[in-house]
Amino acid sequence: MQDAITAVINSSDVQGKYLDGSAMDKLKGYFQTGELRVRAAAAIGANAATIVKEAVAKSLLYSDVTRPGGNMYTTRRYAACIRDLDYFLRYATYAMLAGDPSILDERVLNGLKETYNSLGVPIGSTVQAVQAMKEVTASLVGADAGKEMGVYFDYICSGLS
Ligand SMILES: CCC1=C(C)/C(=C/C2=NC(=C\c3[nH]c(/C=C4\NC(=O)[C@H](C)[C@H]4CC)c(C)c3CCC(=O)O)/C(CCC(=O)O)=C2C)NC1=O
Repeated sequence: MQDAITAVINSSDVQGKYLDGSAMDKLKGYFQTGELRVRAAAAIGANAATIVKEAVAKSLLYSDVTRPGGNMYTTRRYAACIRDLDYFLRYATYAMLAGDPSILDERVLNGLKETYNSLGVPIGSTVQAVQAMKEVTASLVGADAGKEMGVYFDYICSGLS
């Protein structure tokens, strides 16, 4: 796993250089938003179940996926879907704290698309649910932190598509 600091240091190190102006700017941006990130992570952690529930209500409930024959139909599969959304939310929050998406590649997206395809989990509906979490989260944490979380929700969606 990488974070904003190791990413900047690694790219300077491969060039054998001290941090240049643009590397410094990246670090400054990261440190300046530190408090924002920590506050947002606390709010998301305290409201995770509500975020997932509202996102499901906005995107999946009463759609084809929850009807007989849909991939979320039966309580076992419904619960698996809710659990997956909670994974996405938790790992997006870690990535937002780190300021780097690599944890999503390593622990969430690696092999996920193939797993979903083999189980018939619909990617389109999953992306809709993640986008709904993005909206619900932004309304909880405010525009600035919401935009930062949005980067990682979008990263999950493009990793699945
Ligand atoms: C921490 C990283 C991690 C992730 C991301 C993860 C995902 C994950 N989701 C799975 C299943 C599943 N995922 C879903 C999800 C959905 N179905 C829908 O229609 C909705 C659109 C969607 C929710 C948004 C469902 C229903 C299953 C069960 C499918 C089945 O067994 O038939 C499975 C197969 C094994 C299992 O059922 O547990 C994995 C590995 N597991 C992990 O360890």
